Amino acid sequence: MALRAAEVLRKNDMGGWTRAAPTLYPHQWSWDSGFIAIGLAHLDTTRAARELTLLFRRQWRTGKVPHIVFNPLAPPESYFPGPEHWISAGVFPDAPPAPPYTSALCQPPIHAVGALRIWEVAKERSEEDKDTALSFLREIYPKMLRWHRYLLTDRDPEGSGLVTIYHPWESGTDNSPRWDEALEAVEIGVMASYHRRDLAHVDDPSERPTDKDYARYIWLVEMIKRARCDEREIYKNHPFRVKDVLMSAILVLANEALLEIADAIEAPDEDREQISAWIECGRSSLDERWDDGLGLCLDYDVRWSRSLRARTVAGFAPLVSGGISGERRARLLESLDSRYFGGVSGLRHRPLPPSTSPSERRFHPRSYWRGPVWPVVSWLLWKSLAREGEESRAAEVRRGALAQISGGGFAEYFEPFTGEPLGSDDQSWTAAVALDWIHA
Ligand code: 2M8
Repeated sequence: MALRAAEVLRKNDMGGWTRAAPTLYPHQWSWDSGFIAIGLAHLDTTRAARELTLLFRRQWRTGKVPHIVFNPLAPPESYFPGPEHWISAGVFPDAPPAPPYTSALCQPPIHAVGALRIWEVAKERSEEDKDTALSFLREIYPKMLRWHRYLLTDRDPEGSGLVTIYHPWESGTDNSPRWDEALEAVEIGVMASYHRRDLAHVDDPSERPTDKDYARYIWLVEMIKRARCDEREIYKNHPFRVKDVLMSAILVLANEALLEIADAIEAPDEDREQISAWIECGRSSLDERWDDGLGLCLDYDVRWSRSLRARTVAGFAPLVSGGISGERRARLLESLDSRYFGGVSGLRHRPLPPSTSPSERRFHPRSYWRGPVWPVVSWLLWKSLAREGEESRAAEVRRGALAQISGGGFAEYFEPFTGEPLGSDDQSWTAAVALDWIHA
């Protein structure tokens, strides 16, 4: 499996950066690259570092790391909305010079976790790898610090510790029922007609978001373009503004990694104090999003001042951010084992939780983030359980996830009851997390 995973990453290597998948996703996606760096760390320190270095070269003046860096060589008809739709440079004053163009959105900040993994693996490999990794950390650290600061200032002007997203794509869990109510409330205005490209790359359209969802996705892009991506204006007026608990928890995890990087490169004490304060603030604000009835954490709709009730894996956010009380941990583990997630009868690979609980009326076993099992989510869960000292649970997740990949290949996501591979084949981040599990 390790050889095949390495081969997937090699085939998707576009010369220093990795496309997310061979045909469905021909560009560089932000959080995919964070996971890809984790996998590449086991193959080649220099190449792993380059993955993140190239992504961060497209960092915006505000500190934002864009959710897509568009491949200038990909044919325009390969992905929609592509660079011609975003036309970022020129339209957005804060975008870096182009080409390559970028989107104006962002995604969960897993990158520091990837950078730390490169360092951990390199240290054990050779003196030369260690030196390479250390100079990479020195170069990337200030950029990562700016990125995290952007998320906790522009995306959280009130200092709540929770990141606000402006588009479901920013969450990475695009069509999750988490966003249904907030998305429903978005009224679509007049916009140019468009042609979806994604449906051409999957066997069955039910594996992808619906046309109704897509229309709102494109309208939200339109609104951001009309606001020239002015953060203040968007924060005040945008029709989709949501505090995303999973993204906020990943930011806490990334800040923990950044703190370790700060130690490795002997960064100033003020930085360390700042990062520690971010971690604490993130954890306590996640605590406030706890729903005792569901035994999960819930997202918050800023526009309509309401909790977004949905039973999805994002509710395990406090496990990802860590630092929880014994009681909270017990409740989260209970939810994880329950008939709503890992204990659902008939699951093909227990205890891997479906992205949306089958008890949700909006659950769909084949539709993208509305039910299928996603290896990167299993990886986050595995990592979080191990960090909480839940070694045997973590080992079960790892075993289940490797069995799933061994049965269905490096698919983008899997049907929870049959284990059928869905979405794209040879998805880079699936190969990457498989490599990390194999080397664990
Ligand atoms: C999916 O998202 C893109 C839009 O960003 C799409 O559907 O076209 C999501 O699964 C996202 O989390 C992922 O980063 C991206 C590439 O794998 O695909």
